[in-house]
Amino acid sequence: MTPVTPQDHQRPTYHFLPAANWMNDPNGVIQWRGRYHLFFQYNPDGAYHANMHWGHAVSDDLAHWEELPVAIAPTPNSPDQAGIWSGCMVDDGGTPTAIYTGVNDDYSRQVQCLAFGDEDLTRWTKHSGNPVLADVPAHCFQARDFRDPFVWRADDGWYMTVSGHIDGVGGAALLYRSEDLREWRYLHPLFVGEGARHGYNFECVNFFPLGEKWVTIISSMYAGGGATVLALVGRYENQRFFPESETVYDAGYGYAPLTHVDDQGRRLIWAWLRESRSVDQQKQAGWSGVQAIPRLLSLDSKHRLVSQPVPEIEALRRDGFHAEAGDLIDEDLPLRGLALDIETEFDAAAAETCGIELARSPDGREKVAITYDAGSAALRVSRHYAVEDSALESEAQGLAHRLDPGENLRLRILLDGSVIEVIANGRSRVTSRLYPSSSDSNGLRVISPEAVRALDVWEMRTIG
Ligand code: DQQ
Repeated sequence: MTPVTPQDHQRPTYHFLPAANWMNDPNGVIQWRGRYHLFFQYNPDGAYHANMHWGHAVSDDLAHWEELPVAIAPTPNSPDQAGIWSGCMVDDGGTPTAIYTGVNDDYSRQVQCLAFGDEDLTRWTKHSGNPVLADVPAHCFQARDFRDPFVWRADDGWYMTVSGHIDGVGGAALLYRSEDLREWRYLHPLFVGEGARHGYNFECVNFFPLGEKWVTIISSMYAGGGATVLALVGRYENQRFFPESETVYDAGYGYAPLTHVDDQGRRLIWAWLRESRSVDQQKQAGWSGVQAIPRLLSLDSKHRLVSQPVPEIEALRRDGFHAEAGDLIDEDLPLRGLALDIETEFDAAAAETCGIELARSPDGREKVAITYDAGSAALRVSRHYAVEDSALESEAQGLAHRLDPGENLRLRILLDGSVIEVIANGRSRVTSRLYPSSSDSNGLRVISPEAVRALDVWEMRTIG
């Protein structure tokens, strides 16, 4: 394991990541006895994907995190001997119960397992009857992709989706029912996608009610290697999901989101923020993978999915800068930093392009530009490195973001080392990664200051 350099300016300081090593999907998130417990895919051997365990961190306030020892590890000669893959957690009448996928050495066999936690969720006992679900339904015509159980309680028992695909058709969320979490009966697919549109395989499907609708969130794998997160809003009838609208949840590096309901009844969404540098660079850094700041989910009056960072992280705001319409004469802002929370509102019609540049080097060659073109409704994140490095991804990211009549563009931007989370009007999201070459690449510049209606920038406290 490569030790993490303390002065690594590319390492986030207010997002959660473990002290070292690899982390990917959030798993089993639960608020238990008041405390938020985050489990996550974790490799204790280094900053690369292998040998998955469930790492564990706890928070009292959703802003500060304490990393705890690994919660669940593979057991030799058992159904999870080569990895504890993703899953969720439920409170089964007072027993914290993790439902996860166990894998064998070449991942060709993926089965669903249970583990029971003690009262502070640090010691876990595996169910003696594991696996509780082993076989892919015959009509899927495939044997391999069968993972990421997502469980919820309904009036008439427990329900679970398991993600996978139907060979030759597309990704599928398979629906099961149980009285006791131990014996599962297959019902039918909850939803089957179209391969070209929704991906050939589903991972980490979440399914839940929100407002007057039901939402399905899918981490989709596409032929050719791409992967993205889709959010479908629709109806749940006869135990099947009928989408009425669909959007890309994150046109960037957010993947494998997990949702749960906290004690305040809020539906929170968590996500893994992938790296965009080479495996060697990740190993060299000694860390890989970051958790997104958790967000609150809701639907707006048009049933569009809205997500906002939890208000709890505002407690991390330190010094700030505030400007209103007409205040900005200079494009360069009098504040610098690589750990910032930004809220800005533009009258997008007042300029051809508006937006903000972050992580600017003093000569302006290195930067991230977040721009919006009202004419084409294009929200774009462009990454510029001063020196070309083929190991760093630098293509532009973006999506169409339509404003309602008379609506201003509202951007919320969380910059943290190499992480850039962008949320436009709550309903369009792009997560980007840029690895500033030096801690001096920390300048801020507004594009079309005349279009600014309000701007706030706060420096953020370090949580570690
Ligand atoms: N990551 C896990 C799987 C899941 C994938 C393995 C999604 O359970 O399908 O680390 O990133």
